[in-house]
Amino acid sequence: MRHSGSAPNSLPPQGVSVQRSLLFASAAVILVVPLTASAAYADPAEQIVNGTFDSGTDPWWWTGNAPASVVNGRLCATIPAGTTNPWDAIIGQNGINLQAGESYRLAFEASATVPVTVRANVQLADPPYTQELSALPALTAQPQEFSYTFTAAADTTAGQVAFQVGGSATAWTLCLDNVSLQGGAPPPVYVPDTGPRVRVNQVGYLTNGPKQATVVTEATTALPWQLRNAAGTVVASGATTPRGVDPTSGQNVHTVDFSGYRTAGTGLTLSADGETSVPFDVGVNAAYEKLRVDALSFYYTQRSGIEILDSIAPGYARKAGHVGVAPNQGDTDVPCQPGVCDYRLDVRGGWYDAGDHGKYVVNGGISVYQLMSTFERTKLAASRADKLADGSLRIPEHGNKVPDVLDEARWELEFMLRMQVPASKPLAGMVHHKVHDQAWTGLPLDPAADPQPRELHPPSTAATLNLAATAAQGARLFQPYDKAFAAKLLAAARTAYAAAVANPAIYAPASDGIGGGAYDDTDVTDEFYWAAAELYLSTGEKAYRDAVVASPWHTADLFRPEAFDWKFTATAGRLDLATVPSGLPDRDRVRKSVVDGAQKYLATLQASPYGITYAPIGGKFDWGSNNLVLNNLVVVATAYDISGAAQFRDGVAGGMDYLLGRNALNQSYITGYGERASKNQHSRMYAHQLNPALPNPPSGSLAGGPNSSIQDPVAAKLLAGCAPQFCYVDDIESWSTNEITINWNSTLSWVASFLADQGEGGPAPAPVCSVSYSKVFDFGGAFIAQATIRNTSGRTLNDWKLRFAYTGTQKVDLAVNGTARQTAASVEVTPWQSRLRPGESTTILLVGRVDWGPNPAPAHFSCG
Ligand SMILES: [Ca+2]
Ligand SMILES: [Ca+2]
Ligand SMILES: [Ca+2]
Repeated sequence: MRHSGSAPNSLPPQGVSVQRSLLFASAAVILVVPLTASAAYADPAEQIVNGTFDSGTDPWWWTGNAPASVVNGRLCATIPAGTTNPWDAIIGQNGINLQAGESYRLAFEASATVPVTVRANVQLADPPYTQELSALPALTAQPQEFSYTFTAAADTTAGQVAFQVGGSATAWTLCLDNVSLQGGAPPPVYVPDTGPRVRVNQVGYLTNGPKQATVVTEATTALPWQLRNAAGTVVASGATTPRGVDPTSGQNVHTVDFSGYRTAGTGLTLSADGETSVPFDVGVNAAYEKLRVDALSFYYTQRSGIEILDSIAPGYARKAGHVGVAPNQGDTDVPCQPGVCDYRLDVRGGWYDAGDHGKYVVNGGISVYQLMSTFERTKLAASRADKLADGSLRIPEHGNKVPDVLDEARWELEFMLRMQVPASKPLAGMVHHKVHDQAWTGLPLDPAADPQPRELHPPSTAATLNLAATAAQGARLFQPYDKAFAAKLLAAARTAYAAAVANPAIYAPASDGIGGGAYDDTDVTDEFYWAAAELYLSTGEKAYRDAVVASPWHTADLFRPEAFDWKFTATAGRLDLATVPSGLPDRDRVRKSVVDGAQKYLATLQASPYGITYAPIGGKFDWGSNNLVLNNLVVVATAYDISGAAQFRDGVAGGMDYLLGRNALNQSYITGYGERASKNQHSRMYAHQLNPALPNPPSGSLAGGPNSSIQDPVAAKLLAGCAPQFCYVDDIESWSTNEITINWNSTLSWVASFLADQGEGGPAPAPVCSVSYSKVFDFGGAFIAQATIRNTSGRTLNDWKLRFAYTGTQKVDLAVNGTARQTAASVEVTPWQSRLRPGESTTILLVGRVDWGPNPAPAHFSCG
């Protein structure tokens, strides 16, 4: 993710043209709109994209020896000394359409710091590179305008404008602006195939949940709709609600509410305005159960440093990547970038971040946090801990008695620990920001075949606080399963936090984006808050609590429209302070702030005719907007866990509709889910679109989704001028709209797990008991707690049990008035009073100890 430097820029032009031709050869999505008569007589068509460099450098490319960037509105490239041929250094743009017999005019402004004559060619991008124009402009220090006309001899859709600027004995700088190639037909307009105009959740709806759909129509008054079962029988009908023009799509839309239909079934369709939706199901809890496993099992095939087995991930087998075996040059003994450090580190393991092979501590941090949070939620809310138990995921660590989601999280935590600066070195305790290739590699590329040198980039305060936060969180979660690892995590978290306090402003720069994403962040006040919160929740110590309370983020309204993400992590701290039990003095206010924040997201969802929880200020969708939609749903779901108010659970279920097809593109953004699902996400491993021998992304992979800034060349070319929801194309080269990343699937995992826990929606089963838990003795690591259980149901409980999970390191040794059995953090008490009449209470004493950290009351109890 965040390839602010575009991958193709570092490739030779041949590499670019190969990828381009593969793209167009395989792109069934490209439709060519026939020219209308009026278009044929309009002004000459412009064939160059971004010839003014107003929107950066894309889709221009250059040879690796001539790095270019935009300077004062012009594209300026540093041309090396000592090359031989003009084509030894090139600045170019591909994908140029030419029509035989049409006349064209190539025009541009150019200057050179030393007088030099270069070649300006219009030619085929592929062998034999047939030239339609080869001009010889003489450049001077003063910018001059040049223009040339020619008549194309042949049709092509794979033409190229190439400034061949090699062959100079001295180094010089080229600057270009206002590049234009006018003539011929307008470039083909990309029109996405959006299928039927009735947009539904293509997977389906919870039987007792909300059921909303959107109809794209010219009509401005209500239209009739019909819901049909698989046999074609109308089972429900009604009238649409006109919603006007939706600003995120530019479409006039109506909404349909068929929440009243509550019969499970498959193959239903919804019709309105003469259009019929793709088929969908009612009764989809099983699909969310599958999605929770798929979304979490995604991490196994993203693992670095381990062979991926076909027996575990069928179709995804590959050699271990980056374990120091040639041609890999990492990750077992990795040097720093020159001048950064004098040591080497073994930083094997972890997850490949996204479509690239980089490993970034900041993005690993939010990802591993959300995986652990998916697990931690099972202790904090009504949920199915058994569904995340040992053996639940497609990973190797079955039978070790550790919940698989924690096994997967540990794979990343171990890597993050290895990124910490050793004790004897400068900046000890800080954490290197990232490790990745020295230069961008092309697609496809098996991790084990990556020949690039790997480098450690400088430590950053943000990365250090990411380790502090997640290692502290991991310490409390791993304690019941592996005390030594928990202690190691806690020590690393303390060391990292202290190092960050001592070095509070070491920022990763935006310019460090060659060969890997920059993940730049110059505001780490949010990371400080998150790390202090996790350390406080795990230790209960006053110093960390003071840091929490002193942070401006503790009382700020941080539930912003843009959602939280890897760069803005204060929300992670707030959510955990709201849900993980602690002695925080203003914990009730913190909990209420989450519910208030969720209300705002719910209002956004209800105002959107597509049910989107995300409405960024200014209206432009950001990179990875699907993840931002989901992170807002995490807040809404947490509000449900806190309040039990059904509107929040319905909001999460309804909010998922957008990602599963109820959107302007009629696109499910989750591979393997829905009739029209994304499957060509940007990845060097899952590059089926480029090489049919390779797989598509695994089922349950989330695409980044619409991105108004369309930074990659494919999106820039196809989607120019797109309304936000249309700024997406399911093409492997569209890394700015269609990548996969570890921090997007982590959010999907969290939300899918929440939804799977909701059964088929509807009223939550009323609890059958109320439990009052308090400590009557708590000193020196020993405690006695008293739990009074009252039967609040209208029926007698026979042979019942009390269940809860500790959130700290508590261990029950003995119960009085009952028998206690503890497995990891989960406690099951069999009361001696096996029969409890309605309204009757019984009290059980629990005698236990706590190894370290606080001793808060459990967050969630159940009886039955
Ligand atoms: Ca310009
Ligand atoms: Ca396990
Ligand atoms: Ca930040």
